[in-house]
Amino acid sequence: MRVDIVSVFPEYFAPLDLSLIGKARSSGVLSINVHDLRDWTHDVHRTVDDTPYGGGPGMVMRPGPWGDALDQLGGTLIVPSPAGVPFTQKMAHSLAAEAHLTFACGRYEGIDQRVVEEFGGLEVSLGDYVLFGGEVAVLVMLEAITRLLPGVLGNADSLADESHAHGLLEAPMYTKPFEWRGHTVPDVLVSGHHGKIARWRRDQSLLRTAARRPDLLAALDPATLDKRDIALLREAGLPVPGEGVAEW
Ligand code: 6GU
Repeated sequence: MRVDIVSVFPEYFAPLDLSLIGKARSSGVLSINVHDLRDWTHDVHRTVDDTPYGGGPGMVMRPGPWGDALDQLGGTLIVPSPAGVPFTQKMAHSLAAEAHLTFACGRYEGIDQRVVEEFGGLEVSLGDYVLFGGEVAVLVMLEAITRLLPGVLGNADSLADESHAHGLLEAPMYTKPFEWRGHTVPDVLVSGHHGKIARWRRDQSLLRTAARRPDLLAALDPATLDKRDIALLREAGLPVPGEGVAEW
């Protein structure tokens, strides 16, 4: 996969040399090029922003340098923005299937909207809070996307069961020692009974998702729930997906 990143703070992307992303880059699975937007300015001050039409506080990024940069780089355009559609694991999977992604990092009050329209960009948000700019959001999205590329994660099994893989949060995990500061590991995990362990993990996933992310539980396809799942939720007094509360 080819990735281009355009920013007025290219130094933000130094961490992309590290760890598994760094390894994927040196192995050739991933090619990342970071660019300074100011390289596409033509004035002596290398100006990237101007005052907003219609007034208001702050500055807006001028379309000219962005247009020249994106003409040159190409790729599927992603624009991080708190006004974007939510970034999800599903979106990470779909972006991981692209051959060439280009991220345009806005600062100030954002980029002139005509840039997104001209290049058919997708505006994407990490969540309901505001960052100074898109740089950190791009680091987050790239980590989520590149770990899905074939050959980046050593163990493909770890993708299958992780949080959000099936619309549920993952069960808690434990390692040695069995007892730590007076806390022991749940007995079932040392029982050697694989069926019971799988069932316990499934129960923990459901209960955790119900407690922390009732929105995810409500969005589950009822067909993915077995009898034991439904009994568990009912015994815990939790809403069962597909069993709508009677309306009148
Ligand atoms: Cl993607 N960008 C910025 N600037 N702020 C954000 C965001 C993105 N997601 C949440 N807040």
